[in-house]
Amino acid sequence: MNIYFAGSIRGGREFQAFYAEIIAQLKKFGNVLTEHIGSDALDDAGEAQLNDEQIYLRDRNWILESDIIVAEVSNPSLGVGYELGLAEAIGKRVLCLVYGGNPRPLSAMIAGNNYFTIEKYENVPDIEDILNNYLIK
Ligand code: 6K6
Repeated sequence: MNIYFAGSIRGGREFQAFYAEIIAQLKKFGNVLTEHIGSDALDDAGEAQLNDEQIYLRDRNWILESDIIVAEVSNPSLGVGYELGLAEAIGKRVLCLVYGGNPRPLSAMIAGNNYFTIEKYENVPDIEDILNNYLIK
């Protein structure tokens, strides 16, 4: 199973440690195409090896090739929002994870869209439970 993990990059890296944890859990279920998003070496400045067009084309293809999209949506990110819209448009299964302690409310365009499965987590065991429940279906 190919899994596309989406998480904020230029939108801010506040939740990076959770991204890394989610990716580590997802690897038990399949091939995570976007493991780099969890890296603590990745900041919001940019990935030197690829230009923006190359990143867009690569990531879009990965979404097309993936079986499932898992997005961490606590941090508002234009890129993650775009990826979620694309995933819905082409009919991919989508799970969104949001940190329950986040004072910033989730965008209504995600929170109000019944296409997306949205799960709140508080800690790492919650992430484990949510992924087990969702991916074993
Ligand atoms: C790397 C570090 C900072 O900027 C970059 C550019 N590199 C990217 N590499 C891989 N995926 C990217 C990159 N920029 C955006 N994305 C995709 O958009 C990822 O799949 C993320 O899920 C999402 C993040 O979007 P922004 O708007 O927060 O950057």
